[in-house]
Amino acid sequence: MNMNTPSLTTESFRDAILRHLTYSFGKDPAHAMLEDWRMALSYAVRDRIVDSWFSATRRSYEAGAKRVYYLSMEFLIGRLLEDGIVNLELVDQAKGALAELGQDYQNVLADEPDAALGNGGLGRLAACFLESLSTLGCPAMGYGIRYEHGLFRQSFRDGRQCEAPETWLLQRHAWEFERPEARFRIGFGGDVKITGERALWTPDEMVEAEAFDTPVIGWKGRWANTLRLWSARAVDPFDLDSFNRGDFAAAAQPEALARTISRVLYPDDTTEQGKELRLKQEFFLTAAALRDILRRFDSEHDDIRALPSKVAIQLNDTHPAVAGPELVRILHDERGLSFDEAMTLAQGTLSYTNHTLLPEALESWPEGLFGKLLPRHLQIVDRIDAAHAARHPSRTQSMRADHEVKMGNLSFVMAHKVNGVSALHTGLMKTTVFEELHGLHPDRIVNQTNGVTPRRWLLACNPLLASLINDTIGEGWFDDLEQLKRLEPHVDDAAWLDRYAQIKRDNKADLAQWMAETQGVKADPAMMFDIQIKRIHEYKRQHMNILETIALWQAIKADPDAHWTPRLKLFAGKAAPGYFFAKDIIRLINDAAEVINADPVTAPFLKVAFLPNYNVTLAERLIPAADLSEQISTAGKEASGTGNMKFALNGAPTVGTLDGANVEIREHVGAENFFLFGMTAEEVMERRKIDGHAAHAIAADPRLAAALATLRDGTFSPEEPDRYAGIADNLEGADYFTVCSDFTDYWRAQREVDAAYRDPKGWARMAALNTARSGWFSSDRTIQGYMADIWGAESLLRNP
Ligand code: 26Q
Repeated sequence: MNMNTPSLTTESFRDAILRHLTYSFGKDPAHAMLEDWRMALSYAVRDRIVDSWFSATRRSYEAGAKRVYYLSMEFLIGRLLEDGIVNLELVDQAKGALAELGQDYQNVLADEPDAALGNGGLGRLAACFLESLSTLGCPAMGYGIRYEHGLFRQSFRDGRQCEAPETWLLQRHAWEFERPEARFRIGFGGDVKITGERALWTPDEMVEAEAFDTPVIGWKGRWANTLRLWSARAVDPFDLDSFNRGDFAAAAQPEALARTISRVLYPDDTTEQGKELRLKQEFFLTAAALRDILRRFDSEHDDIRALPSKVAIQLNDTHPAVAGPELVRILHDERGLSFDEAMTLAQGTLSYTNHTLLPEALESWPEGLFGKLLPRHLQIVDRIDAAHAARHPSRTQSMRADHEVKMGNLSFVMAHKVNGVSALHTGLMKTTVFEELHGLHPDRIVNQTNGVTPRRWLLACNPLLASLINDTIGEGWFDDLEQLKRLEPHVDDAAWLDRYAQIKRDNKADLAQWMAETQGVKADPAMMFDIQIKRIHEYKRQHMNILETIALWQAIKADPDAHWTPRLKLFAGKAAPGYFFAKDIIRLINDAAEVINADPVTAPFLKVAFLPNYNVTLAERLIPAADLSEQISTAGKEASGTGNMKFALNGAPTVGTLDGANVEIREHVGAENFFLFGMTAEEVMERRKIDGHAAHAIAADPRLAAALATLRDGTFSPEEPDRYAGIADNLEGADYFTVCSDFTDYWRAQREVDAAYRDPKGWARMAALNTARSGWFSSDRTIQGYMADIWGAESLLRNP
């Protein structure tokens, strides 16, 4: 029970909804639309959240506690209404109250727009972290950008991805509070005047950052932190001279220009690097956040030297890395500290999380562009670099090379801790991209394996499973997920295991019904639901999955009377608009699905579907209904993965490589409950050195050769036979992501999956053990690790 507010009855909750409908929205229940009900319900929930929020804020001030600031260009928060209801334990009251008002709970929840203010894993991790920070009562704040348009909306035309702007802000939503009092002017460009030790930066372009706050409620409403998103606007929104001349377009120009900064989220696209607007966004977020953080610090403390003991700033990847030079600039140029002291204070305050080792994804900026937008910061970067080089004369890796600013090296040097997001990834950081810096600073790199919030990714999205767990071990697992271990003895209880298996069947039936009604996909829930959902990328190898699907189709055709295990292969995910290879993979899967699904011989055993517009809401629908989780990236390339954890938790065993957190998932759930295949990261690096490794693999596996041949002979694109020649060329040629070399073992593992699935009891036991042993992958555990090892922050809850 939340201590701040008395428990709510269904009746009082119904009255609260009606009150908001009437007085906040001016609607008569008889004429209210779905959106009105959704807003009234949201406001009734929000009132309770605000109570917790104020008391948490008061307690943070009273305690003078160290605060954590999470700077991220992305927060993939999804819908928030159910989150609030679940965390305040108001599900029964909300359902009951709406029923009395003649409204359907699920229907009302489904009306909320899905806030897609992120691309994928990195953004969703930030959202899970915010929820865990609140659950743990850690005084914290997230800082991001209030994008007018989040990640694009995806549809398919003739199997091809089409992108349309996403418009979450066009619908009303209940969760943000505009803070006109929290505004800062952010400058760009201009020049620098050096006077002695200091410099004066005079920008020639100014934009105003305005704050919008969203409360983030923790479990049981015991604590709530703030997500503060910045929106850009013009300092002088209106050019009256132009207006008076009758040039109305020019009059509105300043506002339109300024607003472009927070207009749209960049779709993770490494080919788009070097775009001026992206750098402007990064500085806009970072500078506004730092000004806000220092203003709050100054209101509580007198001595700036206390900064590292009162403030911890986490950089979510290098995207806010300009925080290093900007903090040094403020402390040195504006506040008069020596350069060395400014650097020491900044390093003591900042820490950096790396999310990728892909060389093409490591951020760097051309010095011309960087210096044009941030002339003083370029000088400071050079000075930081020189200071670091002076201290470590043997150093070869600079943050200034090839006329670029290397954001990874800058972040490393400016942070007191640098972390990877899984054990394997952290190890690889030390031996690959950060090898030299790690040698110079051997205590700096630490691991914090990712996690996911069990409130959203089990309790809310899988209510049937949650209630079986409650019946079995009680409710302690909500904020102590390792208690799921106590399910283990029950997997050998036949009646209990039957209930577990029935829940998966029910979730599959629900998904099948929804797909039939809304997606035009007819699926038999008796089939194995085999699911791969994530951004489309060569290293994630959706093309290996579809090749295996094609090979399976051919095998079934060749021998339709053999014992095939019926499967539904489900895909979902977006490709960056400029990543043409990834878009070809989408088209191939759609084309192949059309041909395979139309084949009457294989139809009882194999069906393929690609669901459009993957987002958080779709993930919440798919994951509880999954039998099999596809985590098949080239070893060494997926930093961690977090979908893999959500599937395991919801009872879908993994078919996967030893990559990212898969390694730790396998250790936790047990090797016998995980379908392992493929080369290790080391073996991949060795294999690449062998000339013609793909050709060797193809020559050795006729199934692979036959599947690849369909990409050349127009099996799936008769009207354009060479449509997929590009993919075939790539795989038969360099095959950097070793699809061919891993294919044969992938096929073997999939046939093992088939055999295991034919034993329903054995499969259910394996699935249940995945649930029972996934408790360690709670983001509560991850955040406790950051608090202890990186931030030195403490919970302000007595019994978190
Ligand atoms: C960079 C420059 C310009 C525009 C966009 C970007 C950009 C945007 C987003 C670069 C990268 C991203 C996102 C990266 C990401 O999501 N990484 C994933 O992070 C997860 C959380 O740690 C891991 O689980 C995944 O393994 C990792 O791929």
